[in-house]
Amino acid sequence: MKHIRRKIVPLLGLAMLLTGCGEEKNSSVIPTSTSIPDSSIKASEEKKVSKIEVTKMPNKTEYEIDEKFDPTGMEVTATYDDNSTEKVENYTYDKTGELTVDDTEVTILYKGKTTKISITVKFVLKLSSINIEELPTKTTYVVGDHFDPTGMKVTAVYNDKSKKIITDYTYDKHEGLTLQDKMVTISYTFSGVTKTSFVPIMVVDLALEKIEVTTNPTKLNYLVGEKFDATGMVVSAVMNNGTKEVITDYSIDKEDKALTLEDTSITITYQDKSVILAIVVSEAQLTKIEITTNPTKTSYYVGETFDPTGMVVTATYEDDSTEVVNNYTYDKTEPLTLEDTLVTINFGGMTATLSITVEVKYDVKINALGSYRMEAENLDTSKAFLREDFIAAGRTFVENGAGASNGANICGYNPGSVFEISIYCEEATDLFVSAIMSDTDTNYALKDSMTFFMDDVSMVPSDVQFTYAGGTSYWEWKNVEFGTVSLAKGAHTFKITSIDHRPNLDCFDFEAIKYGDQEKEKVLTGIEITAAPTKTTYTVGETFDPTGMEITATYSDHHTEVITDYTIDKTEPLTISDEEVTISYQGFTATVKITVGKAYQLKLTSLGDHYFEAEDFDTSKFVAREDMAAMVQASGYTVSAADAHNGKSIERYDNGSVMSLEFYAVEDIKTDIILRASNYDEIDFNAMVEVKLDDTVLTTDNPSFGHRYNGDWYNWMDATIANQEISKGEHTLTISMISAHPNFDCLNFHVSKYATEEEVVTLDSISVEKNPTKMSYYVGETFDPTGMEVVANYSNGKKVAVSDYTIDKTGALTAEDKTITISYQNLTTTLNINVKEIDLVVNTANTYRLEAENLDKSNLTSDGTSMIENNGLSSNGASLGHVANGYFEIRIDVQEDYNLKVIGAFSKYESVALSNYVEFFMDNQAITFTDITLGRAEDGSNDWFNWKEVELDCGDLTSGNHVFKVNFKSGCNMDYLDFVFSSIVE
Ligand SMILES: [Ca+2]
Ligand SMILES: [Ca+2]
Ligand SMILES: [Ca+2]
Repeated sequence: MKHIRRKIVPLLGLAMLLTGCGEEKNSSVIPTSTSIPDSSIKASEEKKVSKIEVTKMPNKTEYEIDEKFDPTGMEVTATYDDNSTEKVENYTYDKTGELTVDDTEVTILYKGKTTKISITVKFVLKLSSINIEELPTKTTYVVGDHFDPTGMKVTAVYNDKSKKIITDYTYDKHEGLTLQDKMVTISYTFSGVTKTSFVPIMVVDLALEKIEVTTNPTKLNYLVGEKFDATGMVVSAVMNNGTKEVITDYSIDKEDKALTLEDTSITITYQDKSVILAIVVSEAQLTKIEITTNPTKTSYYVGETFDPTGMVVTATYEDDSTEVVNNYTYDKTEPLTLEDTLVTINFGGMTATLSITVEVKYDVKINALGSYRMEAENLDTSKAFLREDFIAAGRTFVENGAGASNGANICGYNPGSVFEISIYCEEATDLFVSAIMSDTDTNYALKDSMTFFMDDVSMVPSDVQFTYAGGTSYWEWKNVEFGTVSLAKGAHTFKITSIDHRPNLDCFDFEAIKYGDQEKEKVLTGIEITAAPTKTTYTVGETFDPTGMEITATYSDHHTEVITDYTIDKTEPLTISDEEVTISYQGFTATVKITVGKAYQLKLTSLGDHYFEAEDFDTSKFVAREDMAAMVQASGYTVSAADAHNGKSIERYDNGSVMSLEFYAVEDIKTDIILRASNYDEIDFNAMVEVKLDDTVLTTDNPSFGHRYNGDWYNWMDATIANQEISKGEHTLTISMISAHPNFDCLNFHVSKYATEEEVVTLDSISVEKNPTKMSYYVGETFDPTGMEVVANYSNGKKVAVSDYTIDKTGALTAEDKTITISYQNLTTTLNINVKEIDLVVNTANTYRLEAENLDKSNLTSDGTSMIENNGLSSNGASLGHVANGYFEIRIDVQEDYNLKVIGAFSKYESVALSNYVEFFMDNQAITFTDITLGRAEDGSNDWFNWKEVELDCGDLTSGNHVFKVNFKSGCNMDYLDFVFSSIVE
């Protein structure tokens, strides 16, 4: 740039001065040609450009991704304010880099005016790079060796970020390697684009690696005084490239020595290598050896090495004496193959043989009827790709998912991953295949997103609907069935390939339902309505017509069969209270819903509970919350919610929403109407939500709404309208969200009187519905029931609060008192309490540390997670976290008068003032203190456990008992409290 400017400034000096600095940036596009006539510059100074146009399109307007825009052939015409026009060359344009599919136009710029032309850029899959994911097995070579790519895993990465394992790469080093070769270049070409990568190798000179006795001498068994005889012995030199050569110019250490009983071996030496040969010298001649005890292990998988542990070899001599010998040798020292059936043991020139079995190891080996499970966490992941975020976090494929079989499962694999299960059938087998999976992505069809093959046979998974209730509920396991496949005796492979989804995989089950001549006992396991009857709507007095209905029976061998010899319960003329027809077959039943008369969303047909799910409400009078409109649009008002009836509830609506239910009471009834709802904040339900039966506004018992801990969205409460009398006929229940919009789970009509029939109610049990305020006591205190709610539980599901209960422990509590027994009528229940000794006895001026994790937590409420956090950054290796609210009380017995300071260590991820989270009391008097700010360390380390100390001046304590209290207004982490006692300064 500087170079150009220097060159043109002398020529354009005048023009530059006149046009000013603002134009200087254009200098870069002024052609560097020195032949621009002065006049043209002057002309354009005088006239102003009013517009520019592309009067001829460039030759090329269609591009492939990554090409650059080429203006060749383009004609740009400027129109001046005097209407004259001129073709111009020194325009610029915006798209100077590599084009992307988002580029649809190019803006042409000339003297402050712009115009646009359209271009098209199409996506073409191109190779971006290749990666050596795994090096070849062999990377060290001897001069003259040839490069061997076995074991190398090469992946191609494309411009759409996809990855693929490739095997059709090429490499450069095909000749014998030399000492100069340090790397091998791997190349791969895709659609004309070639990318390379490198494999480092090491090439060393040919050298002697070792020598070995390849054939033993004829004689290994000597009598005392004999000399070693090498006859028959063959010794070989083994080079570092694997070649072997017989050598004869070796030396032997005991060549001319008269052998003694101490001589158990001969050392053979060649150059700087030696090998030891075992011999046996005895007073009597060895006649045989025998394996008198087999080794512990005689069955092997291919690739394992023979293990003689436990084997006893006994030698017999000509004088019939025997001896257990240990310095035997054996031939099978390499990894075992299928051909290895015998191991030969050698001692003193005698041999004995041992039979072993070697087989291929299969993931699943079918040798009888029954079910065989392959845990997904044991799958071979060499053909799977770990998700980038998992790699970054240092995670692996295996996760300990809650509720997973064997406590673990596979997750975090990318599409394109392949898992294979090797199966061996010892007889021809019919296998029923199923799996357990989960996914937080609930909106796809598994059969379109993964493939499953048994050898070449595609196995289609059953339609599975994954569910996810939100939060950390990642593991909502579902059973997936693939049906039955017939396999011949021998080896098979079940192959799982991820196309575009990656459900968590827990396990795969292979159930042999037929094995050789044996078949699994076929027992009926259930019936199912596989096609509804044609007619399901009736008028009163008609009879049920099963035409069109299909009933399918399922058997224990997973076989299904359409059946016709079932029975039907409703054969008489239908009445208004008939809502379903029950089909029976050999002890199993299935029901078909029917409507008799007008269709109602709910009919009250009997005593007891009649639920209507909130998720079944007509949503036409719902008002979507503005901040959740997009979610409503995408997935409606229904969510999977913790502890909800039917697993679902509704939310995301705003004030003004109306829910109505048209129902039918078949008889005059008396019923409780129970609305199950939850609201994060406390609300006055009766004032904010209007419940109307027909035209009458109803009043509920107005329970307390609100959350139990942070993030607790579903603290379901029953708002009950008791003993409502409803006459036989049609009614409407209307719930209007006037000034609040709680989450809504279900409605329950608990009918206690139906026509003249009345519910028989018995008292079943009592229970503590709410614990007393005080759950933790010191020895000598008495139990205080304040705040405790005891309820009587009746057979109709009703709970009635009782206050005239009795308790067993009314005197001073002892350390042995762990429970309080509460009695009402003939029933009892127990409450666990904590009775403890004094927390701290102080008899010297000293510092006493109390670890937060060891304190009594019975007065604390957690946010739903365990409050003890083990970590290396805290005193005693642990600290307290996940506190929602509550308090610690520490009772101190001070035996003399002392001054007390307390140092407390707290932390919080966010930068906040400690005083917003905790307050401190000494003998119920608030302690004022200098506030501190919590928060994570500036360098981002130590995030959750960046402990900060607060100092509390508790003043002088007189001898006797005192209570120090830490009250959590909200949750923060706490590590320890140091109680610093010192003598009182007069
Ligand atoms: Ca598992
Ligand atoms: Ca529900
Ligand atoms: Ca601690």
